[in-house]
Amino acid sequence: MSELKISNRLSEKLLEARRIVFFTGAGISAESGIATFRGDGGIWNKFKPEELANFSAFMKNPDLVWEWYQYRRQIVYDTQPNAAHYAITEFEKFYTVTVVTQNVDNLHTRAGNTTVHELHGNIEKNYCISCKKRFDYQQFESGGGSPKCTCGGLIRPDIVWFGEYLPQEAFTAAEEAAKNCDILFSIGTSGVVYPAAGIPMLAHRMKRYTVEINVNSTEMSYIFDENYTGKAGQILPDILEFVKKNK
Ligand code: BJW
Ligand code: ZN
Repeated sequence: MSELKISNRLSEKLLEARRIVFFTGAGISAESGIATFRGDGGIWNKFKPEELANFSAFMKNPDLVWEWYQYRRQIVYDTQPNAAHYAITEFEKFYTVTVVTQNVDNLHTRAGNTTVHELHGNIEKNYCISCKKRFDYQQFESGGGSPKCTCGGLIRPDIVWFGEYLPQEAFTAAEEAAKNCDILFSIGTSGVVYPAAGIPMLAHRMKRYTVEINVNSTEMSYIFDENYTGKAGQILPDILEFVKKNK
């Protein structure tokens, strides 16, 4: 039974809309058991970003950084998409859906979404820092430290670390989708990491209808037309239920 009260404004928007953007962050995967970055139980409470999530940290201690990603990969392999990811795939039956995600866990693609723009990379992908050869979806044994390419270069995770540029194609596609959508949902993100956090801002500036779904309020809550407080895995299936009954 749906418990969520969907506002009249959002109901109307959902009935009229054709294009929806889901902009997601770590909170959407929290119910799959993947830790968020900030807040209670967040990764950055235990590990320092400056020691692990930038290129100079990797060059200084490639084994440490590599093994940290191996540990996180294992968590991702051992988990599954949750009700929120699956609800977003079902929206594809009713709308043109674009997923713009900051997450590296590949769970939107595993859930079955067809258009997913990954702004911060993908933990299941790797490349050689010297010759750029790709090692995507290849599993490496843990405990062996950072592997080397046949050219002798270090293999690194295809993840956007602090101070690195976002993949241009994904970012441009995300901007286009945000400008041209009818509704943008921002789900489970604190909205503090740029330029990604500029995507919902752009939709707002372009007068698109914007909705935040989060268990807490965030630094950018004030920009949204509406804010729904609660777990993504509960709120999104409820919104989907409304769409299924009425669209
Ligand atoms: C739920 C829920 C449930 C929980 N349901 N909700 C000042 C100083 C230094 C740097 C900068 C600066 N100002 C700007 C910068 C640049 C920097 C930046 O933005 N830093 C800020 C942190 C200050 N950005 C960059 O460096 C970016 N690159 C760049 O700018 O390039 C240009 C450039 C090039 C060269 C030189 C200089 C500039 C790159 C940023 C890459 C970020 N990468 C990371 C880590 C990847 C590595 C890894 O995974 O190990 O990506 S950071 C980390 O944060 C990760 C995430 O994608 C990102 C966003 O986090 P997210 O998803 O919002 O998670 P949380 O944990 O913050 O929030 C979770 C939310 O969920 C919370 O709100 C909860 O309430 C909620 N929640 N459960 C719904 N069940
Ligand atoms: Zn190489």
